Amino acid sequence: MDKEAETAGQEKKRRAGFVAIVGRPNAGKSTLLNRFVGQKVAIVTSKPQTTRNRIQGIVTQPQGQVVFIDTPGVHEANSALNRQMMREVAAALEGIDVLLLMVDAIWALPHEDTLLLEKAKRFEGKTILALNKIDRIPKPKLLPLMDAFSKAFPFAALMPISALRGDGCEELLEEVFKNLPEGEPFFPEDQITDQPERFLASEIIREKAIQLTYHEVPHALAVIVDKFEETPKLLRIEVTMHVERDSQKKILIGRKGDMLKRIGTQARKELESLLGTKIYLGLFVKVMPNWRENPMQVRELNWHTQLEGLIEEQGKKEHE
Ligand SMILES: Nc1nc2c(ncn2[C@@H]2O[C@H](COP(=O)(O)OP(=O)(O)OP(=O)(O)O)[C@@H](O)[C@H]2O)c(=O)[nH]1
Ligand SMILES: [Mg+2]
Repeated sequence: MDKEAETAGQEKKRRAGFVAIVGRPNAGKSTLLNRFVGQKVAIVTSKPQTTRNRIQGIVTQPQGQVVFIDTPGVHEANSALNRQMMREVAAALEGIDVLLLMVDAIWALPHEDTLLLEKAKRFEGKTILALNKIDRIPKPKLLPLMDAFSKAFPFAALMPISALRGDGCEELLEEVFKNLPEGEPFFPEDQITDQPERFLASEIIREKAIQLTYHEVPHALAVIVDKFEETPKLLRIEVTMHVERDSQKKILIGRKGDMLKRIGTQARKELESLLGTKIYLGLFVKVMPNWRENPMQVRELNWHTQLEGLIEEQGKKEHE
């Protein structure tokens, strides 16, 4: 490298910023977040409305740092829980540098997605479209689809990807970096998420339960960690799994406790490997009738409000 090029290289400033990933339920947002981070930080299932909170995944590279914010799938809110989920989306959009809109290429039609494009209006010039699941559509369909989207909104870029297989994801990350302001990283370079292990534990348990159950159970389930205690020998986690009805409780527990055992074993194994420690996992099931319709109970069972509680508790302890 000649001297001039070397100096130019050194002068190249790092970029850093916040990027919200927004889209319909099941579009593949959490899959993409995990791929970028290189580790599971958000749970993924084949059922829509899996993610309920905003979750940060941090990517640090020599060229800078992107803080991605995964969000719940955008849909018409018809319960207190759904409204809370849409508030999470709105909160994720505050202060971002780039909006990453994700659509499922199998279903996507721009003129039917006014709800999403409406959100992008505020971020004109700073919105990138990721057309996901291109592994599932025939190639000749892709160009007309991209054409239709580029006519529907002035996107900064349109990127066809497969979050599942990785196609196009490096190019997408490059494009995101290009659109970020110059700046220094916000987080230490080894930090990959903002969520504590306690929340990750409740999410992994919820993921296993969603994958293994049916009827309304996946939607009616909320998992709360009651105890998260490290002892010299193992990590002791006790959780309560809230559902709305006795019939759902029966499904969740299963015949002779079969289902609960399967959920517990799968969750424990994954958590042991993620956290690198031996775990005792205690699962309890409780019925909280129609909690999704009740704003107070939704608050009680929502991660960010619990987090506020935990921080307050910690503050009090430190003060004592
Ligand atoms: N074929 C294919 N499937 C994908 C791709 N990306 C994600 N999926 C699948 O789509 C389903 C939903 O993925 P998620 O990442 O949970 O989707 P999401 O957008 O986070 O969904 P919500 O949290 O419900 O809003 C899962 O079964 C994924 O494996 C892809 O590129 N190709
Ligand atoms: Mg998700």
